[in-house]
Amino acid sequence: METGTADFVVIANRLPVDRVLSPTGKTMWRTSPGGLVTALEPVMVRNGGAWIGWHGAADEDVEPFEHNGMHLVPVPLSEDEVAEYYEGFSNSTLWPLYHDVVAPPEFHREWWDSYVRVNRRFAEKAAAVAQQDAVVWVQDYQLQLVPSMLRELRPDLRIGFFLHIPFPPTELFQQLPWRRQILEGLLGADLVGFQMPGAAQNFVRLVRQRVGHKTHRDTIYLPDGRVVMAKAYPISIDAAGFEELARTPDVIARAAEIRESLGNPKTILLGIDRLDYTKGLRQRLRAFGELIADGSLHVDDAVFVQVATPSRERVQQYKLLRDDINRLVGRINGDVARIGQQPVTYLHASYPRAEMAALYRAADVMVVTPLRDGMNLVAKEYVACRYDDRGALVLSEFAGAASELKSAYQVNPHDINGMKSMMLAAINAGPRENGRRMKAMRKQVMENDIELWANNFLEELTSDRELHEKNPRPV
Ligand code: GDG
Repeated sequence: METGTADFVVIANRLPVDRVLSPTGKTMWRTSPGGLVTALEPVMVRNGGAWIGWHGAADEDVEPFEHNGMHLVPVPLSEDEVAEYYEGFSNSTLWPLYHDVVAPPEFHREWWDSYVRVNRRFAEKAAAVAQQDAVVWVQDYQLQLVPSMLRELRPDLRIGFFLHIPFPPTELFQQLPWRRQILEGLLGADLVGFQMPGAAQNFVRLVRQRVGHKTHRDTIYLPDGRVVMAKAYPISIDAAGFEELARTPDVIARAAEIRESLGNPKTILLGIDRLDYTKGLRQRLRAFGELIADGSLHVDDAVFVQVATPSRERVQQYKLLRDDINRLVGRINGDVARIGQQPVTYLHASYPRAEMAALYRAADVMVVTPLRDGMNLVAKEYVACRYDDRGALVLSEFAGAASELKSAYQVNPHDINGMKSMMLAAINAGPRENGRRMKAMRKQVMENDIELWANNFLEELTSDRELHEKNPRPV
């Protein structure tokens, strides 16, 4: 097959750009905010890289184009494919299954067929743009079949895969009717990266049990002599970038303004999440509501600001969740509010990054309580913005970030009483105690940023294969 010109190729469900309308009415592309783009853009520019992904509109073909030194290759999706591959198999089958089935996953054969078809389209695009021996990095759960499909087309490529969400325990993964195909899809990669060591171990165990390959620790030996590594690479953020933003006079002024408009209460608690049933919004709001209702916190002293960014709005479970949270906030505010003083400020909207930084700066206690989360970047962003060593983080032990942010006030989000007492502990601790905790967390986040994450992954992926072959092959 003919090869392309890109030495480094990223494949993700979405391109790292959004289409916007300029004031003159021209459509333009704007880089979508996010750590992954920030980290990969320089690597792409250095290596004549290409990014392959959907451009966000159904039933539309868009020609490849250049953006900020990156070659962007749009993959078209039909309306049906958006419903079946994306909202269906990716977000109503895999997403809940990989997050401890906190919502019931749905299994539909036509969704699977669409997933296979779309994965093949991504693989074919990549095969066409990658240069001989190029490095290709496939991102996330929507594209788990791409590594093996691509290897079949282009055995010369070095292929990496990174899963941003948890990899489920073997007992749950087995529910998937297409479990073997997914495992074999991932095994097309040379390196399969996960957020947590436990996830990599789950994967290796499943490969041994279900596919029957020999394994030794993080190495899988394929019958054709190929070796696949499965390892943890906990993702991070552009930590210095966040701190810099939080230090700008505009953000500092805006943080003061936010506090002022909330009535300058003693304590502002903050939650920022995509509106998703994995994020534990219900549990956290209930805990806070009870603290006010039982008199542990006074409505004049404490305010909870919850930002819930609209997400996957056409998926049924998300519609239900939206109504559910609306009702819950209404009930808490109805039960305990006083004129001019609402305990919960609920914002179902998305904000610019500077506003997020101002919210982080304004919050005394950040509350991050997912029931299951691959990593959770919001927790790390809060820490990066607290260059004053103030503020406290309440963090679920079921977020990947918990294993790095050991000095957070860690909670089990299913335990409402436990969560109430941890929230109180965070609120009532003195500045010395919270400063000590924040310092330790800041050291971790500032030293392990997204650039280091990308470098570590790509170094392992491109390192000499000989090294891996030194690992003893089990007999
Ligand atoms: C998946 C995994 C893993 C949110 N609202 C706004 C906004 N955000 C930004 C946050 C943060 C990002 O979105 C959310 O990242 P999380 O990590 O918290 O969660 P997921 O979206 O579920 O991400 C997760 C991650 O992938 C990376 O591997 O950590 O476990 O589930 O950066 O700041 N940004 C702006 N406005 C908003 O309203 N600008």
